[in-house]
Parts: sequence; structure tokens; C-alpha cells
Amino acid sequence: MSLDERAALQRHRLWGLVDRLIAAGGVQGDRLKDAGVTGGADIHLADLHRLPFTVKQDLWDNYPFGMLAVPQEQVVAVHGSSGTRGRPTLVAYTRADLDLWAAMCARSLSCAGATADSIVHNAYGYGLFTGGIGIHQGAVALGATVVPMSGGMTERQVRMLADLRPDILTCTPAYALRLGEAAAEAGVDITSLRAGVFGAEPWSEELRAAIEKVLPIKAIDIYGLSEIIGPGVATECLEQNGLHVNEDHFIVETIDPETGAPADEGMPGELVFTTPTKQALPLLRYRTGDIASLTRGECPCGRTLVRMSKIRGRADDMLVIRGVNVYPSEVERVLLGSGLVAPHYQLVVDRRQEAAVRLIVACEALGPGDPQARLVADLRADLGLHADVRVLPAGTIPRVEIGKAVRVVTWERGEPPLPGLA
Ligand code: DLL
Repeated sequence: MSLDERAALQRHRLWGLVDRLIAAGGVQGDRLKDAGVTGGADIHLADLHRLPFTVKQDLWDNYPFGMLAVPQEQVVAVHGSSGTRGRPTLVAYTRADLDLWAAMCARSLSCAGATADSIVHNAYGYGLFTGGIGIHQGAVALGATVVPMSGGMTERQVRMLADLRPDILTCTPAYALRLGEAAAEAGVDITSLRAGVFGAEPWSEELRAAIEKVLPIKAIDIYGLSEIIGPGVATECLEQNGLHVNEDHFIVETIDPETGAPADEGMPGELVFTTPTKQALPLLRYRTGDIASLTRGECPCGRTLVRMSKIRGRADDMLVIRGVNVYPSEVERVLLGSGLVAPHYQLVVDRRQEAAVRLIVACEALGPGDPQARLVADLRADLGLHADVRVLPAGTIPRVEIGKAVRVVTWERGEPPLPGLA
């Protein structure tokens, strides 16, 4: 679609959204009225940045169904995220929302080269989490064959990879690594695979390289969050140069997380989404907490959709260690970039002495030799980070079988969270 055509479509849809929110009369409608907006006809795309934000706290305050913009009998499904910390965030879908979600996930899969002839091995978790069922419905909408594996039971997964010969693998990046290693250990042939669609957690370019080493695939990044729809908000194409945001349905902005002012194009900022076509839970300017940058301009693949960078991290996942701010994914980049350690690591924030919080980087060496001193120096040179690096025996760092990887753990008192740290 040309940029002008899409802008016209977005404006038309935004108009409808503003009218619906005002008519629904919930927290978002009230805020619009307080801001002096009487109807969607007043609002052009250029005015979007003046409209009120919506935040996760609004969903919690109105839990479970207080933010619906349709009568509850029109809701056909709920999903949610348990959150690595804090309360669950519950979201709701009408039948039309499920159709939209399936179409968006079908787009994501086709970004990775999937077609109606594909077999999609789906190892995202099925359940309240949006990953499994979202991708499942997308594969069905595409006309592909979906294998609904869910997470865990890795041996059985490897067996199915060998027997059904899928071309597309969908799971978290950490589990992709696990599956790659398990397939190698079992000595099975997984050369049918062509692409993997990996997301739900931050992952660096270095982790991508590690995955592409153990699996014969292009590793494609998919981004989404329950509040906006689930997976299918943005996906890389095979060019692997940024994630195309499905902005005909999810209008994206980046803002300065401190001031809320628009961030400049190409500069990192907090992603903010507006969902003009969702029915049950449409959101106006929803602040995600996720940090990325946006780039306009055509991609060699031909898509004109705005592209977002890989997520640097969530604003609330940032670690502050002796005055240095660092995202876990930045530590991952330095560790894996060294080529000296295996792609399994954990960051232990030692808070046993509140006045002297320190970071212990627990990892496993790839080969003989002790990379400890080199990694300490690299982290200091690259990130200004003073960290203790502990190289542990192979297999010590817990491997991800189900759900999202836990990259950061806190040590508050007592025994260390991993053996060998004391
Ligand atoms: O994780 C939806 C999803 C499922 C996306 C499967 C991709 C694949 P939630 O559980 O609500 O939804 O968690 C959303 O996860 O705000 C980000 O912080 C993080 N996240 C999701 N995808 C990525 C990604 C799903 N590709 C939260 N890179 C988001 C980095 C991601 N972080």
C-alpha cells in the first residue's frame, strides 16, 4: 500500500475508534472528553500525539472486564500474560478480533516465507499466553498445516521435527536453542526447516547467530503483546532488517519515556500503539514500556510498513548496577559476541548488601580455557559495567523448556540461586 493510501486508511479508522471510545464511556472515553475531544471527526493523524495515553495500570484498575468497549456477551475469548512479575494482564477478543489476530499472525508467518504448503511446528505455549493459540490461528488462516506442540517435552518435539519435516518453527528464541541442541544430541535430521519465527522475549543479534548455528534456518523476529493483540504486531521479513509493524491495524509511535514527547525517527524510544480496528479492547496510545526505534522507507522486500528495531529491553527491566544503566540484552550481546561462551547465561543481581548491589554474570565456557578475565574486561569496555563473571560447568544454567526465559534473578539472602556462585 502506498504511504498516502495507508495514512488515509489510518485516519479513517482512528476517527471510528475515537467515536467508539467516547460512546463506550470508560476510562479512555472520559479522558478524551476531558481533553476536549468531542468526536473522531476532530482528529487527524497529526493530532494523535496530543491524545491521552493508556497504561497497564488502567487494565489492572479495571480488571477483569472494566475496559470493554462492547457488551460482554460479544466476547468470545480471553487471553493474558502472567507477567514475569506482578499481576496478570487480561485481554478480551470478539469474533472479529480473533479474525484480525489470525490475519496478523498469518502475515507474520508469510513474512518468514511460510505458505499454504507449509508445515508449522508451533512450540509456543498454549493457554492463557497468546503465543500458542495466536500463531496456531495464523497458521490455519494461512492454510498451512499446524502442529500444535506447545512448550516442553523436548524429546517428543525432536521426534515430531524429524517425522513431520516442518519448514517453519515457532517458539521463543531460548527454546529454539534448546530444540537445536536436543536435535543435535539425538542425531536426527531437521534439514526440512527453513525459517523460525521467534519472539515473546528480548534477544540479541548474537543470540540470532547462535540459533542459526544450531538450526538450519533464518531466525525471524516477531513482536507483540497481549494488550495490543498478542503475536502479530510486527515481524521481520527474510531481509532481517527490522520488524514490519502492521500499522494499518496498529498505529505506532515512539516517545521519550521520561517526558512522553515524541521521539525522533531512528532514535530509541518507548513504543506506543493505538489499535483502531480492535473491538473488545481497543486501546488509544497504549504505552508498552518496550524500547525500540522506528525507520520509515521501503524495504527491499517491497513492504512499505514502518520498521521497528529489535527491542532493546523493557524500561522496567533495566538494571542499574553501581550507577550504570544496562539492559540484559546488552549484556547478552557482549557475552555471545565474545565467541567464548555458550548461549546460556543468567544475570544474578546480588542484593544481599543493599548498599553494595553487584551483578554476577553466570555463563558456561564454549571451549577449553578460562574466558573470565576477558569477559570482565569486555563488559567494562563496552558497557562501562563492573560485573563479576562466573564461568560455571556446562549444563549449570537452567535451560528453558516452557514459557519465557528468565534472564535475571535476584539474590536477596541465603543460598545462591545457582550452584557455584557463593
Ligand atoms: O509475548 C506475545 C508474543 C507471543 C509475541 C509470541 C511474540 C511471539 P505478552 O506475554 O503479553 O505477549 O508479553 C509481551 O513481551 O511487551 C515485550 O516486552 C516482550 N516481547 C514480545 N515479543 C518480543 C520480541 C507476548 N520479539 C511482552 N522481542 C512485550 C523482545 C518481546 N521482546
